[in-house]
Amino acid sequence: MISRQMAFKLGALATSAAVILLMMMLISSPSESYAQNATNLALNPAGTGYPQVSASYTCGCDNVWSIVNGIQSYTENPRDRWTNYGSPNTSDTIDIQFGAAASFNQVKLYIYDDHGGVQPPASYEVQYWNGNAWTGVTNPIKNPAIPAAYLNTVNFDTVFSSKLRIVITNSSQAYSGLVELEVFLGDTAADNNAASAVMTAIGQLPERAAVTLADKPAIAAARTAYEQLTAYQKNLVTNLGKLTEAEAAISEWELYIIPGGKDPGVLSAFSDAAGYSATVTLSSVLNATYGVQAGKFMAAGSGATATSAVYAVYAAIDSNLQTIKVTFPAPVFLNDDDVTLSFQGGAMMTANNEPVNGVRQLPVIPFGKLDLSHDGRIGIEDIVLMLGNPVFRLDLNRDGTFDRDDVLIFMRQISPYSR
Ligand SMILES: [Ca+2]
Ligand SMILES: [Ca+2]
Ligand SMILES: [Ca+2]
Repeated sequence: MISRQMAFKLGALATSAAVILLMMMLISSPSESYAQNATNLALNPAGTGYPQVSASYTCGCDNVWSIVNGIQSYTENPRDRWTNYGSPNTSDTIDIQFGAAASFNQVKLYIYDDHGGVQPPASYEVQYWNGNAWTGVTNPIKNPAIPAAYLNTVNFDTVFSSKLRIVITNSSQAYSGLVELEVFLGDTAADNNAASAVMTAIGQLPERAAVTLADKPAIAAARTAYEQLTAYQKNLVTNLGKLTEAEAAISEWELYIIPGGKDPGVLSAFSDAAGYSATVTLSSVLNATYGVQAGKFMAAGSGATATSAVYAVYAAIDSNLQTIKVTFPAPVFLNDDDVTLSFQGGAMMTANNEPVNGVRQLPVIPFGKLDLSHDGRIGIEDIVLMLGNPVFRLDLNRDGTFDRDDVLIFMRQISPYSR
């Protein structure tokens, strides 16, 4: 047992420890300003190899390598600077090649000003090589806004590139000069937050197999948000694959469900005895002047491969123009009880000139399940066998029950109509 007094002391001690811990956490929490120990990606005191620096013009009295040697001297002791004194150009460029792509979002220019022939430039711009062209960095924030002697810092959206260019435009009365140029990747909290928001939006999308057309707005919004990220931020997004899969699913859906499309209302789908053809009866009356589009039909068996149809016609047996016959180059329905038929939107047109929506994976009743007597034709004997054995009673119109509608559908398959 501990005394009340001791318990109080322990409690006070615990409280103090908690306060100290909290203070330590606050002190060590990442600062919004750039880390002081960030690596200067341009530094190269050796003056050879990478990072490599070059300029479109350098005064004969100066050396461009001086601006990446880590020495900041604004005097003649030592004389250590680049100037474009004598340049014929209004603007000159300084390029840094890192040797490999690097991320950076801050440049520091240490500007030389002798108040005479070399003075702060009128302006400068930071560009990066995007793989094809020099591109200005986005959202540059310059401090000071107007170039001035000594340190000038510019922060911008993080870029990932192997080359950096500074375009320096001389003031009207003098040339320009730098004693040092530094390149950093500083705090990326904003980048991480932007990428993380997009990753959350992508993460909330359904997996490809579960995507429906109702998900299209959310998928499009996630794509828009992703495209608005900078190249560096895009690089931080690790679940882009889920977005592209969801987009692929929408594209698939749009092959089947088309604008202004009408639900075909499939009443039945049977294969023939030879296994090459399927006869599909719809609830819609079709437009006989619009050829059934064979190229939009596919059959897929229990194996992985799908086969495209070669012929698709209005079945002559059905004067109501609700039945089509689709033929494949191989007996895809033979010896396979598990073949499905798919057709894309626009495969047919209704009598009212409405395109018919597609159907995915429509089960086709194999001929063998109707020819119960195994004599190669569907006849009255098969109906008798069906009615005599509950196992043979198929829900042919897939409405969940076996009733006289299914028997009527069965009867319509009586040969020679199914051939
Ligand atoms: Ca220097
Ligand atoms: Ca039969
Ligand atoms: Ca039924």
